[in-house]
Amino acid sequence: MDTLLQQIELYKQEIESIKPNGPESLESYRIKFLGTKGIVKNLFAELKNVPADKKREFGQILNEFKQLAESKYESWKEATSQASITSHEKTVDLSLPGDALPLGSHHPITLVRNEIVSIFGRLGFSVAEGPEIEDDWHNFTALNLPEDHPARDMQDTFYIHQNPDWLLRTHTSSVQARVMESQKPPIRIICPGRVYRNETISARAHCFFHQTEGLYVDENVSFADLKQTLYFFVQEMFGKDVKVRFRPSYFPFTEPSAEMDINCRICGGSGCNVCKHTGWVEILGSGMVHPKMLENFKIDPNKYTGFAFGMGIERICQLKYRINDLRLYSQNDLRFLDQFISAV
Ligand code: 2U9
Repeated sequence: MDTLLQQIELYKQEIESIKPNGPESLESYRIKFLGTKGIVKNLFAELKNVPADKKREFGQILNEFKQLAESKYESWKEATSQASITSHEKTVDLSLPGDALPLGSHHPITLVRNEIVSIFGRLGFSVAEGPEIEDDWHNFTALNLPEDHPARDMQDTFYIHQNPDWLLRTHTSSVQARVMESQKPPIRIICPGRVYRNETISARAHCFFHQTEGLYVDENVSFADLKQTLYFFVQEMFGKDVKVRFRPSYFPFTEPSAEMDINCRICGGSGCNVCKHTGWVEILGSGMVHPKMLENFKIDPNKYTGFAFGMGIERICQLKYRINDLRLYSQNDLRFLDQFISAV
């Protein structure tokens, strides 16, 4: 028993002299003293060899030794886990919410396009799309634009070098042409998209811009339907208080044709640069689909009638957001783009 007590004394000194240093030596310590074949277990196994009258005293000494070994282990473990927290983590409050990621924003052309699609969608119009590189027939011939029409001039249209029959579409009417070619009435579509014109770039003109054209062909479609549809559109886009007027006009695809003006949204009618001091701004062109056009697409003009319209998306943006320079739309300047609502 004395030898055992001496041994315990030596182990105690060993434990007390240990300087905790890292998780590996901690594990070695645990195995050596507290493991299933460790010193504490072995000492307890010796209890059976101790004379009965000393068992109580020896058991107490063993329990104290076991507590010492365990408390050394616990405090060493605590120190080791503290040391594994980096100095960065000590200075940063990890419970704080993270920084919000900056969101991009929708381009104003996209915002207005989506709104146009939504408004006409409520009236049963669906979206039709077509190629930006078109052939002469879909862009001009099928649409009543004869060979000698000024729009066909190289000055106005971008032709593709490789094939004189190909060009960058000058309007989205070519999409309506493709739909009329492949579908039977009733047809109720809008065609938003980018179009190209050979223009010198300035604040008021650009070599590409965006249009939405629309087409409704069915039995008994009237000019009253056209007026009411377009009136509904501007009321939804600009507010119920909007005033409209129709002026007679000319388009090769429609007869009769009319342009629609709304009261100026910038000055409220008192006169400004945008409305050229008239109080009115032109917002779109429209008309009843020309019977010749229906025939071009093998639709019987005695059975079917239709109306069509076209508008520039940039023009609507100008009135909605007061954007006065067409170049802003394609310069990708974040100071401009960030002003519009974010994409969610
Ligand atoms: C088919 C049948 C009818 C399309 C139309 C307009 C009137 C129109 C322009 C005005 C200014 C667009 O932004 S703008 O350049 N367009 O005023 N467009 S009717 O009529 C069609 C087209 C195709 C088969």
